[in-house]
Amino acid sequence: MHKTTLCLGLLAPLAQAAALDKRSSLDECLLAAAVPVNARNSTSWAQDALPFNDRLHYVPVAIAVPTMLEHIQAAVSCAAQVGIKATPKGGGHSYASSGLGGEDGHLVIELDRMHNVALDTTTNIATIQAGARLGHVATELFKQGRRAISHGTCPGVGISGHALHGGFGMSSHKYGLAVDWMVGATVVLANATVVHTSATEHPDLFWALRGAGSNFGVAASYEFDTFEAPAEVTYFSMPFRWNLTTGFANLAKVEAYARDLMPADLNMRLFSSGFSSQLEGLFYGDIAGLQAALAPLLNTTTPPLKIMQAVNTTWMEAFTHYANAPTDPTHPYAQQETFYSKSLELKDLSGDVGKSFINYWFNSTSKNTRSWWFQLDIHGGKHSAVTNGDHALSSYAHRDKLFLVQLYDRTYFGAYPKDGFPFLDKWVDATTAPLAKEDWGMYINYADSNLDRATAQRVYYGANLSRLQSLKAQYDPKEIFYYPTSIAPAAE
Ligand code: ABL
Repeated sequence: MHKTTLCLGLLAPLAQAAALDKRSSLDECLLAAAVPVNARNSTSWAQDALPFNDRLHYVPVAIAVPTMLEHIQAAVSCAAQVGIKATPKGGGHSYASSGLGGEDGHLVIELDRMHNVALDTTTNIATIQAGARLGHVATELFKQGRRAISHGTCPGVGISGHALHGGFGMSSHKYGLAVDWMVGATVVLANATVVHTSATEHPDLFWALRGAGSNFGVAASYEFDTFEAPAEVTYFSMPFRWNLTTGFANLAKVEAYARDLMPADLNMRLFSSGFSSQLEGLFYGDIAGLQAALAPLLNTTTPPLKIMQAVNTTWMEAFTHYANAPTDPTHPYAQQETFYSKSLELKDLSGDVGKSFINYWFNSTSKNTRSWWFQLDIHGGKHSAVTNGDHALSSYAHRDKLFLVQLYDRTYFGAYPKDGFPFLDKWVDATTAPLAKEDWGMYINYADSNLDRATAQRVYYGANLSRLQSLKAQYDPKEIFYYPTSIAPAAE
């Protein structure tokens, strides 16, 4: 006991001195390589160190602010030389603050000065720099040629984290995940070499990047194929009172519709909070088309569902509708929320799984005075482009899942309480209790900050994990791109 105390007493200042040594070696290396950095205590440092999740602040050892590929390459090389973890930060929206390293002491490579979007109107391929945010991507693709890719609803989310780990949104039922539109990437690897990767160049790496990208390198830019932005779309909402008595039967109706009948042109989710619930979504067509698409569902529930709002509008107006924020953000950026979030990727919500979900919803949420909500997205199904995409082309592991659930527990004022976590933990535990481990997963883009590393790897990457671990051993054996839930290299 005594001895331990004594050792720690001696080690602490030594460790501190070593850390300071590393810090100055890193500073010197970055300076010698002319990599732009944020001065400590500067406004830029404060802005770039700001996490989207205000619950999870981490202190980088340095923040590099590259404006070109060579800066990224030099930054990775310096981190490797000094023995510091390097972490690319795109939009900074990771729910676990993974863009800051998910812990103190990383070299953060802040990419958001590199946000150029250039559409080639002959090939319809867009070259997008790694620090562009989704709203900027959407705005520019539309402006430059009325084109689009599939992606999520939040404009401030960065294209990199989003597309490198899936990228689900209000266009996914029809157009698939953001990753499905990625056709190439220029990447700085852990050994500081630069490769261009695509289906034909380093195809294994390309597979790994498309679903687990943060583990394999720092992308500087991507090529994305695009589709023609639809001339008209219709956003809609169907408020509905869910309760314990009818909840399970109604969920079964939604599930039956989602599985076989819901057309590709429809994207829909159940949004629910402590105050209200609605089925809402986006339809690729007009109001009459929406009514026809929903007809097989409306009268099956108790009471029948009714379309209360249906607005026929343009592609960009619909993006604005679901955006919750300014639609074309670039640097500087400061959006924050204080929350804990979890996710579920589920093959279905039938039987005991659905019953547990519904029981928890109505029996265990009423005492929560915070602002909680969930979004239950219809992710798969017979007509879903996510399900029907080529499962072998990307390492996104959950194309077989019908539902993607995001559970979110937020405080508007003050810190998230220490005793708050069980609220969502127990909801997930109850829902998955009847399931075998390999039959459900989680989505890293709704990162759960409390998962241990082994669990995180299993639930995020499922059946693809062992191949990803082998590729990790090949491309980043020393784990330069480590973060607390990153993929561990396969043992030799
Ligand atoms: C998502 O993935 C959702 O699709 C968004 O609707 C969600 O946005 C974000 N993530 C949250 O990180 C939120 C707003 O940011 C919240 O302010 C709002 O309370 C919530 O939607 C519900 O409308």
